[in-house]
Formats: sequence, C-alpha cells, structure tokens
Amino acid sequence: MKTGHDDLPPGQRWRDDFPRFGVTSFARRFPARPDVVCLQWTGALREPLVLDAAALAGLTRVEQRSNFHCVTSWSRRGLMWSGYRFRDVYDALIRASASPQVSLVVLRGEDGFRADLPLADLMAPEVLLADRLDGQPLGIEHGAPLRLVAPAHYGYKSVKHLQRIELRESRDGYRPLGPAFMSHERGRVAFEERGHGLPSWLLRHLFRPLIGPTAAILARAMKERPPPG
Ligand SMILES: Nc1nc2c(c(=O)[nH]1)N[C@H]1C(S)=C(S)[C@@H](COP(=O)(O)O)O[C@H]1N2
Ligand SMILES: [Mo]
Repeated sequence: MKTGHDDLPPGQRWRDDFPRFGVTSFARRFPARPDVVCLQWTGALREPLVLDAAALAGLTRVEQRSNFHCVTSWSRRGLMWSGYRFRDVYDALIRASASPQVSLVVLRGEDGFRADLPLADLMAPEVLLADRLDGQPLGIEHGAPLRLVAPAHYGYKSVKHLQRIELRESRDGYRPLGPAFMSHERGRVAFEERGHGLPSWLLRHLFRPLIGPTAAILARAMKERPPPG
C-alpha cells in the first residue's frame, strides 16, 4: 500500500529531527497556560464561542501520522499527531452559529503569530487541532496547548499555541502577517505555493541559509524561557 510517507515534495529536503521553528520575533513569547485549552471563535458567527478541552473531548479523537514541510525547505517525516479533525470541530460545534458565507479563516497564536487559510482547505480530513505529538502531550516547543496541523500546507499555516480563530466572509480588510512575498493564500506543498510574487525556487534559495540560525534562535529562547508564574 502506498502511504505517501516517502514522497519528498518539490524543493524540500528531509531532516531527522523536528526543531522548534518559526518567526524569530515571536520566539520569546510563550503561552501563559500551556496545559489549558481555551480556543476563541470570533468574526462571522452569531456570537463569539469558546471551546475548552471538555468541549473537544466529546468529538472523535484521531491519531494521524503525517509529514511536515517548512517553507524554508526542511521536511520531517512521520510525526504522530493526536487531536481532533478541524472538520469535526467545525461541523459539530461551530457551523450552526457561523455565517454560511464564511470562506476565510484566520488562525492566531498566543505569541502573536497568525496565518490564514480558506475554510475549504481546513475541511480536508487530515487537518487537525492537535494536542498530542508522538504519544506525549504537546510540548511548548511544538505548540501547546493546541495547534493546527495541516500536512498538505507549508508549516507556517500550522499555527501553534492556538488562541483565537476568526471567521471571515472575504479577504477584505485582512492583512497577512509579514511581507507579502512570504505568504501565499493557500500554501500547498504539492504545488510549491511558498509565497507571493517571487518564484518558488528563489524563495527556497533565500530561505535555506536561514534554517540553521532560526532553529538555533528558537532553541535558545526555549532554553532561556523564564519559569512560569
Ligand atoms: N504560534 C506560532 N505558530 C507557528 C509559528 C510561530 O512562529 N508561532 N511558526 C510556523 C512555522 S514557520 C513553522 S515551520 C512551524 C514549526 O513548527 P514546530 O516548531 O513544531 O517545528 O510552526 C508554524 N506555526
Ligand atoms: Mo516554517
């Protein structure tokens, strides 16, 4: 049976570890309560909703092995995530309150990071709200208490430390994080949708030298994290 786990998407290279990674300006912002799920839903819905761990626990828990692809060109094979399908969460707990016109979803992390995806992309069965990784509760380095996992999209769509999910009926008035060339409206790995305006091979070459230094900055920030409280 073909699992797809050995397929390396265009322009990617495997690595054996799974570094804490991301945008360095957020590296020293940590979740206040990494053990407490508290996910707000705002925007185009009748009234804001908050989901906690108990609300999610009523849904089917899913275990899923998938590869992870960072836009800077590193990939990690075979991570075992556990959590809930975004689709199940939306259908069971959100849809009844949401506008039928919702087309864009903005996901925000407690560190200030954000990313957007079309609702249709989030409804794919492999998109999870994950709270466990490789049989352990999700650590702070990988997005505690809850993160998105969207394996068909570049890692920058898989927002860690999820705090708020905003539903929108259009892109009007929404500005993606950072410079335009660094974000793509979909960001699908198979189509090498790395960013905007610049060819993907160029982005790949611009990003590749930043992998080592970025991972080092994020690891150091983690080590120097002030004790909670
Ligand atoms: N909240 C938050 N989520 C984030 C980021 C971030 O800086 N902050 N970085 C993104 C990027 S660029 C990548 S590649 C992945 C890295 O996930 P990891 O740290 O678990 O390896 O997280 C994504 N989600
Ligand atoms: Mo990334």
